[in-house]
Amino acid sequence: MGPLIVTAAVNGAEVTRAQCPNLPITPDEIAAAAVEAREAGAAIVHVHARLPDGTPTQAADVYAEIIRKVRERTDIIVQVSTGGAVTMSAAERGQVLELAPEMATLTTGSVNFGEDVFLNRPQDVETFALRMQEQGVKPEIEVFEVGMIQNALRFVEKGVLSLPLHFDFVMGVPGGIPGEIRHLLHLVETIPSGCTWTVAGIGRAQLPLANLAILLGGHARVGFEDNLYYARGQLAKSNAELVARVGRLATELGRPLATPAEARAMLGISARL
Ligand code: KMH
Ligand code: ZN
Repeated sequence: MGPLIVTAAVNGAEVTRAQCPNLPITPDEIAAAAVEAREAGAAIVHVHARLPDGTPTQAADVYAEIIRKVRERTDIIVQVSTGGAVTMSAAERGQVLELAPEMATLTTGSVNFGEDVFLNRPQDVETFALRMQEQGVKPEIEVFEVGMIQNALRFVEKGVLSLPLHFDFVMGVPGGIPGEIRHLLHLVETIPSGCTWTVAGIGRAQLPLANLAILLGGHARVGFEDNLYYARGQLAKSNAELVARVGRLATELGRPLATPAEARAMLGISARL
């Protein structure tokens, strides 16, 4: 097994300061969280842009500021979101791709998302995928339901995505695939050989699924976007605290942590200058 790539999903679009007092919102706060996460062992930071009052935005200028501020301070891979927030149109969500980021998320199907619907029409997914292909952006395929793997493979057949794909299994969203071990095993055996995967367990599923990923040769995503707690009833102090714990567990289990340079090589990402 190669090194473990840890992704820090530092803020998401839906989490609020009321729920999470140390949630990074501004570009400076997001950059600081990225630096701390890198120091704790993360190779990728997954970011959502926010306005100063916390409202999610997909405005390219806000993402540009985040990327610039992170790059000034650390070599971590910046993965932007094309998922944005459930209230946003596809056109709004796609604005961030103008920046040709080195990595971006791509959800290949629709799913209920709590009381909302996270809508990803095939035509919109294809538009995002094509734009990423043109710009040399590495997609991370967000899988909230098992059929999204098949959807991604259909885009491979159409030539707008290419193998090997990198998948993120997002497990435990109310409306999506539950965060259970048997479901992770099924997802892993469903993707083509040669593809890579990471798992983002939601809430209390974060820690057991990250552990299983360490053992199975996958990769792990942790952070406030998916989980606010360090332990039952105990809020995590920072994203870095969650990253550091997975790093310790991986080290104990014999998997060193990937540096950003190693993660770029493993995922076939071309670094931006
Ligand atoms: N905020 C969710 C509706 C992504 O970043 O691409 C979508 C999401 C996935 O967070
Ligand atoms: Zn996200």
